Amino acid sequence: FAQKDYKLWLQYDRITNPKIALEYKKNIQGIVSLGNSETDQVSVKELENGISSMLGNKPEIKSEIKGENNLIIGSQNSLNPDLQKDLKQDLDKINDEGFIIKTIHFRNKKQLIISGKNDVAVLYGIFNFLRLMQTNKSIENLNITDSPKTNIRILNHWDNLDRTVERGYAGFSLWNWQKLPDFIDQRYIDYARANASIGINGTVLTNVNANALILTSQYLEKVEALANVFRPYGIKVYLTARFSAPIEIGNLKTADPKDLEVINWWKNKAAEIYKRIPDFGGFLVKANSEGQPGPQNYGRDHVDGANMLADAVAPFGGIIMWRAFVYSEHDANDRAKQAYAEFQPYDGKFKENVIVQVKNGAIDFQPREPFHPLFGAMPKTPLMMEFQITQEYLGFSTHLVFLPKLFQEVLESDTYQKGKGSTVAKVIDGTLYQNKLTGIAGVANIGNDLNWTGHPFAQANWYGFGRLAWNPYLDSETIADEWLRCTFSNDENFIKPVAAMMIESREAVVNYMTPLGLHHIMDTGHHYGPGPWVSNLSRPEWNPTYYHKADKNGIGFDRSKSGTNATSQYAPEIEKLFDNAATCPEQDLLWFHHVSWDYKLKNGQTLWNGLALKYQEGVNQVKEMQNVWNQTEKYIDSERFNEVKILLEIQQKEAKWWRDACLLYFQQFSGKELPVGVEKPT
Ligand code: GCW
Repeated sequence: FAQKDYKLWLQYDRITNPKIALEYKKNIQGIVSLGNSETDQVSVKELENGISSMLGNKPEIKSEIKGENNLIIGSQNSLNPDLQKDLKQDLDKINDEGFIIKTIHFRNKKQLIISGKNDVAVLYGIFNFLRLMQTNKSIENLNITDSPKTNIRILNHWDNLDRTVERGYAGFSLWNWQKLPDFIDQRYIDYARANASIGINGTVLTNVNANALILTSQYLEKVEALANVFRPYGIKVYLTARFSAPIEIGNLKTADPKDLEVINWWKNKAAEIYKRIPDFGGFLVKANSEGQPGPQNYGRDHVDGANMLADAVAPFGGIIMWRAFVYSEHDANDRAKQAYAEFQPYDGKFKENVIVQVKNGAIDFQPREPFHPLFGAMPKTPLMMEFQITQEYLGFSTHLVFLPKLFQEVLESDTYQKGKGSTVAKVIDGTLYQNKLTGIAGVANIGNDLNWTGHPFAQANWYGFGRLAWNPYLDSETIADEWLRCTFSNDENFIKPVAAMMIESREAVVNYMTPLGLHHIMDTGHHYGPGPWVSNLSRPEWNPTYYHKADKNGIGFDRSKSGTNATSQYAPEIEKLFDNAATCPEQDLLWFHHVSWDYKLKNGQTLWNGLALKYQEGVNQVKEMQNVWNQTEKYIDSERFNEVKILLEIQQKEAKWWRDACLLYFQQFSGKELPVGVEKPT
């Protein structure tokens, strides 16, 4: 069982449909690899492993193109002149990391070729080809070109050096610092394979709440060992830089970014790292946020801090990912406004190897948030997306929630910052403002659990994150379909209902936790389960009561003109839309407005009744998810079936817990009965 769960979406189950198996066998008579780099060797190994497992026999590895129906793999430079000529047009269509999978007639013989500009691009092509087979697509006549739309497709591990993982719900950190650098766990290789298979090309190994020790030579030696494992898979290593590291490990008196000694310390540190790891990616920095040190400790600002570090890594081609997740208790009028207020004025001031990393919403990875107002508002600054794959506020690894639906909703949002159609996706992929540096980060949900992610379906969130980082325009239905086929089965009777269940799961969690725009009412600290009543924390903006503001008159956070005016941070079209309760999308109503318990919703219900019915709907949706899952036993292995079944039972119990706790709590303000259709708390 561990093996099935462990293999993620790279199951390579035997193809059971005889017609399809025959077609595949016919088209893969042999494999010819034209290159011989480490990455090329990985490509051959992946093909051999995947194909023999799916077809039951090992394909012949040929040293040259002999006969027909070979699978030829090799990067542009390894192709012979004739092949280069034949493929020129296709190669011109792709970027450095793009690939071609094409049926060709070479010297009058039918062949299948997988190519790209370099060997990692070819590896991406290989994994995509294997996915075609895993999803039972025809390979008879292929003509595919595909390129990633963003440069940096990266996981952010919030892993501490003691192997605990901040907001990690899948065991301990994968990185076994004690055994590194000499012991290379097979897991590191499988991690790299899984990431490469979805096009992820970077990993930040350490928590943004950083420990400076990672930058000491003792640890850098270990980081180097990991970088060496990941390199053939096209994955660059990045680290978090604790801003006060010059003091903590450098014995300096200050970490002031304008201090010459500090500047030189970082320059030397960068040189030291690049000597070990020539393709080191750069640093991710959380500064002056939630108590982390930063340039403001020395009267400097984010630009000073980011640019100083940018100068240190620039000679080596490194980048700085500077986070915009800032808020302070000193300006607690509206936490949602703070990142924009602080960062927007810096537009155009960062060095060109700095990218500002912005969370998808202005508060903190809630089940639903309107898109962050910074997107589209800094035309001269590359902004990268930060999604959270780990489910901090969405039921940890206990609740089944398919996150690509959430990610897609954000990416599709229209910021209107450059007129209609200025979607967040276009900001992120650089097409809106022609940014050269682009990227998407995902806070990883991976740990050393047997199945990597705790919940078998949380694997889909890792997978979906990677697919969307590659192409932010993909839809979640496609991702769910692909993932299910690769992970479980190609049987339509399984795929259809389970894909629908996954798609529905995101709205379900919104409904039973935070419907109609409610947010941050999870129990405090750990963020698991309901806690709308909590109000005694030292920082006002950590208290759930700060966010829902329920009282006898109504509920919701007034961020309109009559309130904190957070709506003014959006482009005029969106501002207008959000500012008026009547036009504000109902899903965000209580995010932007404080409305009375009798407020009329679009369906004619009062706010109180509508809210209660949403909570009930969430519970019903989880029941329906259970019904769907209970029908799947005959299609999959009993281990994963049972595991998900038990998890869904817990989710059902906790959806009710959420409904009952929130409704009982809010009822003391509304003073109203529960409407017909809402189950009484037991
Ligand atoms: O979501 C909050 C988390 C913190 C986290 C912080 C951040 C790493 O509760 O655990 O710290 O955001 O994103 O920096």
